Amino acid sequence: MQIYLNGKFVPKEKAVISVFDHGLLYGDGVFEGIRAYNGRVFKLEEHLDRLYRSARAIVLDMKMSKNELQEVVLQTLRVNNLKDAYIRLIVTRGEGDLGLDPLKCPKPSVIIIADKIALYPETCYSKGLAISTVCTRRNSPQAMSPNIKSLNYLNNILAKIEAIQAKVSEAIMLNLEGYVAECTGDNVFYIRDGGLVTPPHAAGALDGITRRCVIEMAKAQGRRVEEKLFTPFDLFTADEVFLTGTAAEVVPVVCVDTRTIGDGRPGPITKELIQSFRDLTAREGVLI
Ligand code: PXG
Repeated sequence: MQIYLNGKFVPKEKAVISVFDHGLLYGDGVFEGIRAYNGRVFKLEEHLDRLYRSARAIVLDMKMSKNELQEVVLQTLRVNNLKDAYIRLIVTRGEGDLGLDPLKCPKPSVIIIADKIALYPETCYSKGLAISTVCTRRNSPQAMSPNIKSLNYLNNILAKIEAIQAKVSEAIMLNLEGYVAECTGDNVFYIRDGGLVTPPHAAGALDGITRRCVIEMAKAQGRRVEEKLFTPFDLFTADEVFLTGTAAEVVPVVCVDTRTIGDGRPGPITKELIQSFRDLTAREGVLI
């Protein structure tokens, strides 16, 4: 496996960065998780736009144009001979000293890892997931914008630990007011009377690219889509619940906090969206 590291391709074993890198010392950096399907990179421009926005928000100068970065993402896939892949694009503040001052980090570290994708088991889609709300609240958007996809995922990791201990697949994270925000690496939707509802960004939800695709697809199918605040009560009483994310794609949820959703099987609208999303990933994307 060849890793892109600061302008060069190096074998995995040699892909190392400094212990003085502020990405490691402080989680000071941003990242993207991107998928390639059958020789095309899905929504690459959108992912690059989000990465540059995250970088802008943390005052990190990428020192590389979007086009240049797009080209090295594609090159990383080519040198690794990958057609279906999970791509992790990481930009850290770079090497500095032990203090917080980012001005002492003159050069960001750029890392691109492209690996075979570990697909979710098919049963997740055919049978659906059980998930639970956890005690760990989502970081307040007033303290840290959920739209900065930063290298500091401790908030989500703490929630993930709770989900694992509870033996469920994902954690629903509430915001400080008790409204549903998102899961640890996925956005959440529910369906009632044929319409979709998902939390707004202000609730603490990432502007997920899969979320955007689902909103667009549902609207194109003539469905109502609302971005509004809701509580776990709305999930418990929903007709259908599903999660969206680059890794998960669209995945049904059939149990929330031990309560059965609908009839306990993936619902018809979720199934339709899973299929529409698969069709979209099969035909759209930047050619490798
Ligand atoms: N919310 C959070 C907090 C995320 O990190 C999503 C929603 C979904 O966004 P996209 O753009 O992917 O539709 C994410 C992104 C993984 C993994 O390995 C997933 C993410 C981040 C880090 C790792 O499953 N998801």
